Amino acid sequence: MKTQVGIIGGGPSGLLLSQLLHLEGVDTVVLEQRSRDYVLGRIRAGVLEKGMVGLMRRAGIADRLEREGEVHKGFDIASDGRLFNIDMEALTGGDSVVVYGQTEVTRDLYEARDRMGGIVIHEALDVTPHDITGDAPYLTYAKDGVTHSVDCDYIIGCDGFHGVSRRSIPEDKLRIFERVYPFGWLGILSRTTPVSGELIYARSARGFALCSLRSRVLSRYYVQCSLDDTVEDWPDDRFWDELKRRLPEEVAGRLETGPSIEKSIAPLRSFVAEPMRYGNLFLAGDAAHIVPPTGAKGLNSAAADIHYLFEALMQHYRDGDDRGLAAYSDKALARVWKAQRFSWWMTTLLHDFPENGAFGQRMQQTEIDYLMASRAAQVSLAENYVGLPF
Ligand code: FAS
Ligand code: PHB
Repeated sequence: MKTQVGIIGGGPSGLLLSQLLHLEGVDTVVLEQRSRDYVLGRIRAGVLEKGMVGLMRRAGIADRLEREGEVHKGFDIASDGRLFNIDMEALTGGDSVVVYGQTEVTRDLYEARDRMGGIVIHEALDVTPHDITGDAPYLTYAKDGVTHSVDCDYIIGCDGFHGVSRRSIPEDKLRIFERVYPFGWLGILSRTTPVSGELIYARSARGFALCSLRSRVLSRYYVQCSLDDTVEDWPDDRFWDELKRRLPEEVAGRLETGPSIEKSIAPLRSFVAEPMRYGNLFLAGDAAHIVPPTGAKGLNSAAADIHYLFEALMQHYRDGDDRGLAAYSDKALARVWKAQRFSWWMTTLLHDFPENGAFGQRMQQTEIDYLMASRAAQVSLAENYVGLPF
């Protein structure tokens, strides 16, 4: 098989790039190791920046988002029983975010790919990039016991943190920056009325909690938990009790509880691999970088990479100009690091770090007090949360 752009990974990054390129007449093949049901069964991000919303519109997949997505003009920070609203719309001169699950974004992308006859090959095993620094790169994969080959001009690694693409770059060509946090997030989905119309990021002596949602009847909640914990350690009753204890009384008092329909624990890490290009292999999304989800930047950082890569590939195919491809890694990393900073800052501000001692606790409390008292600090928080410009 031959195509122009070979994409490893059928998550939001790979599918969005495939859809955008297809609309401009550029051929792609997406190789996804899992089944479609498996990919759609993963519960992940929930907040879309304006940049991601714009890309979805450009990709022609925003109809359901416009109908079902919820525009959020602000969110609350809770600390020591107090609730404080960050009015993003006022602080940024009109910007906001949209609450719409990553699962739905991925579903919309799959439906568009099917509608347009896009080539997405599921259960493509042992995907391997070849000749990535030569002039005839290609991919091989195994399916139904047969090994296939896909010749391409470029290979895009959209295969997430555990994918093959980053591992295909020689270690001496990569610089890795990483911080692993000493806790995880236990998340649940429940068919209950969300406790608040706005997201609530709660800091408490017992640890962090987040109240989010997917719709008016589908709630998404998280609590900071030990890395030693397993889902089995957290029966629903324990989860609800702990969540209530981390929220202001006025909020806990109106929390609707119910059976969890999904429960999972995610470790938290900050991770960047530089550069995001090696020969004709380009990395995008979680294949190149990971953020703690506190700042809702994971999916949105992937979207920014896809924006830059799409523009660069179109400059190549439409204008024969490779300057965009040459600049991709530096351009993407400049924004990646700003999202890393914000995600690290939000995580450091709101989570319990016992190892930081009494001074660390005071620093956290003072940072919150300063944030609540300073409009300048609130503007900085708001402009990062809605998403810095591409
Ligand atoms: P993805 O990991 O989504 O997709 C990569 C795809 O490549 C997968 O479908 C995988 O099966 C496939 N793949 C992997 N290796 C392969 C191989 N060798 N061959 C072929 N295919 C391969 N972000 C937020 O903003 N908010 C959140 O709350 C949030 N929660 C998260 C919770 C968890 C448990 C995880 C893991 C991530 C979370 N994220 C969150 C971040 C997440 O949303 C990512 O940023 C987003 O999925 C990035 O999309 P992709 O880059 O497409 O990577
Ligand atoms: C979510 O709804 O899953 C969500 C929202 C905001 C975050 C992280 C996760 O910062």
